[in-house]
Amino acid sequence: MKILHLGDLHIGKKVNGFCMLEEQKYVLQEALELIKNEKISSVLISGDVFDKPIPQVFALNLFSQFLSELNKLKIKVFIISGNHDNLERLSYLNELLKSSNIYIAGIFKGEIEHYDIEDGVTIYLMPYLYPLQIKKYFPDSEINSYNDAIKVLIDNTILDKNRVNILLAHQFVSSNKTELQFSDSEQRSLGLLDMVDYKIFQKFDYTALGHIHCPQSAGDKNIRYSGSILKYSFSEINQKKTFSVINIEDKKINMEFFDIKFQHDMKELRGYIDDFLDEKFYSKINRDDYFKFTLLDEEVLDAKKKLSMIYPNIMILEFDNKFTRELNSSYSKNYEKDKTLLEHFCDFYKIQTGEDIDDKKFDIVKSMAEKIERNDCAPD
Ligand SMILES: [Mn+2]
Repeated sequence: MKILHLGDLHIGKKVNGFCMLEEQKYVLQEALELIKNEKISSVLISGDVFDKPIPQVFALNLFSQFLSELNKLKIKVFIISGNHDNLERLSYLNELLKSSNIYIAGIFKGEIEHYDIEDGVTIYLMPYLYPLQIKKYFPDSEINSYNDAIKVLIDNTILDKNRVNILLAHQFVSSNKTELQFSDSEQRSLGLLDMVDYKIFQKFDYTALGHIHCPQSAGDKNIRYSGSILKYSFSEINQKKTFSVINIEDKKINMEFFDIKFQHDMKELRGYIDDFLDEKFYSKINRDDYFKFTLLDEEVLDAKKKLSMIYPNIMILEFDNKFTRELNSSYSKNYEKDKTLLEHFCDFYKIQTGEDIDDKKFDIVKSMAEKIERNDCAPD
């Protein structure tokens, strides 16, 4: 049998001001094609289904369409919540949805729920958990960290060794020996406090992880991050995102990977504006991709406007020239880390103009800063 392992969908996510909904729809459609072509019978979604704990209506609609399509194909779906999801909201119809072959990890009650499926496979669903949520059920165990908590919970989970046991988890799993590849779009705790040793999971035949956005194994080849379905930051432009397929035959696991093709890719371009505006250059590339431009020109008027005529999806436009280098060095001298976005802007305004921002402009910037911090993603 074949099982598709997905994670970190982040449906509804906005990247550098651009709503990714259409891109997500495209990739989910691609997943459905793969499921049909490869005769996949179950889908695992290892958390961060949505980007927000209270997902936008258009994000809910896209996920609901995806589940309906899976249901038409009679696919079993197993879902856990990630750190971006709200477990209670994500699982609120879980009892009812079981009759539609959709299994969502419910409120944690001290044990990892599991489901036996065909071919001797058992699926365990462990939602994203904090140590305190686990400690409550194991008062006599010494639990002082994520590692302690997850270890106690997994050690108390008795497996039937005659079955193929697969766990869904959304934690930061690694080892001292393993250097994971990180991305800027992940939310990790400072100082790696949430790190859990991969060895804890080795009793499972496969651990389907979510949380880290680059597809990779964590310590053991069968303890794997599926990776996010899209590039969610410019730190990911060189990452290859894949669909991970778990192939189980005679109780043995073989992995297969399929490259995810994007509707629009994310790219970084560095150089002079005249070159980017030259047809000889842009006729050879996909102009609708998402771009980060770094212009080396000393002086350009209306660069964004000129580039936007040719490249409609400019996420970031930066300059690397004499002026910005000087500005950066004077700004970094004055940079204070705990300031809010609004305070940073006011500092920046003063450096740029030599004056304090007036009340009228302050109000405009304030409402914009609030909007950015809320990360609103309006539907089309
Ligand atoms: Mn994530």
